[in-house]
Amino acid sequence: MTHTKSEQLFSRAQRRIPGGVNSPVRAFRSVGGNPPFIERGDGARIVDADGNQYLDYVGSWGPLLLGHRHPCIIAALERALESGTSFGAPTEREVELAERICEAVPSMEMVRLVNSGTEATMAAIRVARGFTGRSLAVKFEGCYHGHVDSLLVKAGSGMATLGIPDTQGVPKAFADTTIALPFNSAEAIEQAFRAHADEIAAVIVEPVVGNMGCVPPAPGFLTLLRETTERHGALLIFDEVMTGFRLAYGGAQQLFGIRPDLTTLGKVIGGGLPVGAYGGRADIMKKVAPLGPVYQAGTLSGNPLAVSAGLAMLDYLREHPEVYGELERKGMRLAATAPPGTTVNRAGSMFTFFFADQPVTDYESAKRSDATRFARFHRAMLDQGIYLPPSQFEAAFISAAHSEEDIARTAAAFKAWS
Ligand code: HOZ
Repeated sequence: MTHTKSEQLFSRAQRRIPGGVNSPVRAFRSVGGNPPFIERGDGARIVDADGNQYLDYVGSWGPLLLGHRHPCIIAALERALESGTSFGAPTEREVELAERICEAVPSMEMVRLVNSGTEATMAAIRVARGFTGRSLAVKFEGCYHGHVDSLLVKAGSGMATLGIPDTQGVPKAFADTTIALPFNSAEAIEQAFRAHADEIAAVIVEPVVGNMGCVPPAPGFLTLLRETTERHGALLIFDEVMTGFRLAYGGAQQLFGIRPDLTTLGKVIGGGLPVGAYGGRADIMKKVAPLGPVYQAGTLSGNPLAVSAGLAMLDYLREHPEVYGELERKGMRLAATAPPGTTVNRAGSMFTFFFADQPVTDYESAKRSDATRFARFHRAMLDQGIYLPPSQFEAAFISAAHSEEDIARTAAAFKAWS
């Protein structure tokens, strides 16, 4: 494989864009080498500027559940383009998308569309504070809820990849409104509520973590969060930006049978365009302006292109529920071929091979992975045309566009590596 054009583009990019990338997770800092510049995608495949082809297990970090350029999304976008790209005024399709989301995720009685997962979590926390009149938010170490100031405490994703424990630029007073606890620790939750029962507005959690690599909840952990928050008058926020419409049509909350007070969505609900959403109990959402006193706004929120792509995606998934069974089977097949010396974590179509010989259940155990071996593995797969997230602390995503042959080829490459 040659990467001449990508190398040239990366040099150019570094002159004008910090680190040459528009989001740190795209840099190959933790795996070495430079990122290939992607020119196009089709189904499960992407092609870089030098014409190298890869089977894509990043899928734009989660949104592309149906792969690149799925005909239903392209057709919806073409139709939407005929009417206009943005109005900053209400449109019928926004109402349809809101209805579709609320039907699929019954805990979301009302929903507000925004432009990204970050916006969704930022607003959800604000609404929780407005509703409860309390200030503190509990999050879990290694979970990542976008680059919201107060949630960048012990965050996963790019922060974990780059080894930045707490970012600069966040005033201490903001960070002090967050309590970060070990994921899957019942004891830590009970202790936090014993110490701050009347101050905690919300617990925010990725019900299946994707941002320290894939880490599913321990049995009973989500139930404990539900019961504890309820008992103390705090809200439970499920950050389903990654898991929403991916693990099941109704998200992780459908899978685990938990009804959070608020939910944040992103990624899949935009069909590859920038969208986010937050919503939940109507009595809570009625606090949002213009109905209530909690302000949140956005010029491009409910943008016609993004909403059309999202609607097409959700319509397709509603009409093809078999997608989820197929993704589960593909996930099982890949997980069964983990290289020796790795621990596999998987939930449906999200998976991570941790280069660790102990179970990975939280951020501390994720951090015990052998980063050097992971980097070698990543490079070897890339050389064979398999594009995995360039970090030990990210989940890989399988799409409906990965064929049985694609999965077989990937499984063979995983198996052969040592
Ligand atoms: N949640 C995404 C992956 N962890 C973030 C992608 C990004 O930061 O660009």
